[in-house]
Amino acid sequence: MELKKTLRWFGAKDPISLEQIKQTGATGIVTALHHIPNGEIWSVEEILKTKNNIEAHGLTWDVVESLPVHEDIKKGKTSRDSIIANYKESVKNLGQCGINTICYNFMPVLDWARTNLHYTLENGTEAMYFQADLFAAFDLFILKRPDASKDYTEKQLKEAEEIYKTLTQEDARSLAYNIIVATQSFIDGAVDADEKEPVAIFLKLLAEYDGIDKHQLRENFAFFLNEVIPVAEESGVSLAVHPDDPPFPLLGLPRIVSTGKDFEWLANVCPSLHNGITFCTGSLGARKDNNLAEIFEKYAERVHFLHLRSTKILDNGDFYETEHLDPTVDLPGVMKAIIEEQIRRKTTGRTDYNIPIRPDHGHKMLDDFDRAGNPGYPLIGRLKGLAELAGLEVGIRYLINN
Ligand code: CS2
Ligand code: MN
Repeated sequence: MELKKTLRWFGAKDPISLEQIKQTGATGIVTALHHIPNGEIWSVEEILKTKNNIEAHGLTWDVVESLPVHEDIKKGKTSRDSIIANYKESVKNLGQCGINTICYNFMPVLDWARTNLHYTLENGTEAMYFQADLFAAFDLFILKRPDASKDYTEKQLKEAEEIYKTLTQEDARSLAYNIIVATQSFIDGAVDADEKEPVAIFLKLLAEYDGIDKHQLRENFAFFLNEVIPVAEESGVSLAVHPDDPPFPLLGLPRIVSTGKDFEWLANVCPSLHNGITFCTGSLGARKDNNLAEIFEKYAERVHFLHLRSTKILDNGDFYETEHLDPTVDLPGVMKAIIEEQIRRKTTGRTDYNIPIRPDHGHKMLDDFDRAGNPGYPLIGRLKGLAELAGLEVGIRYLINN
């Protein structure tokens, strides 16, 4: 049986329609109830509206991405109790509607970070890029985060200063906008798209993490998991945490889902297989010391969803989103391991062997340039990624006779 091919859809506001997605070869949808504010209950009625709409297009709703974790839960505030109660209710309701996989993340404040959303590749397509010195310049000189300089080496401080000097006021404004708003607002961002003073608000949000180190964030994560996973288990639902993107600390914030070691912590703190992973090679691949096929194999039994894409890391610490199958990451190795895991699940009687995968982001190309779209989620670029991944899967199955 093939892996389940899915694409992410951002609901009614997405400039890309379900009719278009249907033509890409995807048979499944990954989406969320984007209209419900973070922390509130997803009712059965609301879930069914979206589910029925998707099914009316001959598609299935396979994965929720994301059921967002409210900042108060990450910060361990007392208000978390009622918000976690709501989260449990949403999990139950999703289970009742037959939606069994929930992707979420546990990154403080920022969901993901890129400095340049329009990095032009040699063939004319556009990718997203993380420029380390530019990000540091944003932190040190635009945000002016107190004590930020402690987080950089002398060399990094110098490079950040150099690049900052070259920025016009408009460059600085759009850099801040990209980091704080453009990449966040369409996925439950912390700062609203129409906010007049995004930098000031963002600084305040960061300051709320003063005193929350890696250890404390882990405690807060463990508390959340041990509350929610038993409910997920009863409801036949699996949670699947998305790794940090990029998988290293930024802006003085702790990061706790970045490496194989972090998955080990995750599995130990709440061993149920319903406490699972969204295996995103795009995010994990932005660290050279993450051996993806190896990490996947070790935690394969708790992987419930995959985002597949390569990442090119440069010597200066920059990285960009390269072709889906660029050999910078061992995607064939990962794909083979996924197929083997599927076979293992079938032979051991697990029913969840129809593992959903999606291309993690895509390049902007061809008529994507004439169509609005959320950063990272153009139609043709993702179609190409999906088609390449599907071909890789067929080739590997042919070779291993499965
Ligand atoms: C990112 C994130 O993986 C991605 O495509 O764009 O938005 C990710 O989907 C979320 O962090 C998952 O919670
Ligand atoms: Mn991803």
